[in-house]
Amino acid sequence: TLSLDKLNMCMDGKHQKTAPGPEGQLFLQCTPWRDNACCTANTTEEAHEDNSYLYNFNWNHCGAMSPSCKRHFIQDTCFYECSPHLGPWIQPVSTWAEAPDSWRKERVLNVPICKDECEQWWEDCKDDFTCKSNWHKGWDWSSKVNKCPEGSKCRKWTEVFPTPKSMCEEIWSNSYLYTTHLKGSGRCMQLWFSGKNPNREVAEYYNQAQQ
Ligand code: FOL
Repeated sequence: TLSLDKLNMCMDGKHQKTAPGPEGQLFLQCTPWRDNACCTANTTEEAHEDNSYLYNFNWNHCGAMSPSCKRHFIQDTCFYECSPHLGPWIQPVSTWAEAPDSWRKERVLNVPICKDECEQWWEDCKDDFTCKSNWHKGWDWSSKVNKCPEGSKCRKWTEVFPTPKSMCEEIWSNSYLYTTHLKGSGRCMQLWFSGKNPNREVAEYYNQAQQ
């Protein structure tokens, strides 16, 4: 039967479950989602690996990514794979005629990220290096993992992403929208939490605002 509970659903991405539900054990940084998750335990183990089978994505494309930076990308992966409350921001990719993502049927667009979490992410990465501002497209995939494309150069993080906003919005093709709301406000989605998932209430708020 048709289920349209936008406040409790999974995106039709590459690895998400068809419906959210409890998972006895999730791995390390993904454990906050164990009571209700769109990810499996396996996915959360992979989320902690370099060049994991999830996307074969190489965080270390401009030298080793620092551990303080990498933990944010691991948390982003947990959030992206596990969140059951992204419904208000899920979009079909098939309608993106000019730039279809071959690897997923749905994506998220403009998920309101908390200012303080985005800023901490950027702060913890700002001594790292990258060659691209959009990490979804345009890599050299001639080997198993993504390498910087010809003509690109590894540059300081702060040169590629002058502000936290530019990083959070550009890196995953506007999956995130930078906000001025703080974690705990109920007006922005949190990548980091413990205990009850605070994002359900945020999804409820924006779901009403959107329709
Ligand atoms: N985290 C969040 N918050 N939003 C996301 O959309 C997201 N997406 C990924 C990981 N974490 C996320 C997935 N990352 C390719 C590159 C990165 C990636 C998935 C796939 C990739 O294969 N890129 C090709 C183009 C493929 C295509 O468009 O069909 C490339 O050109 O580099």
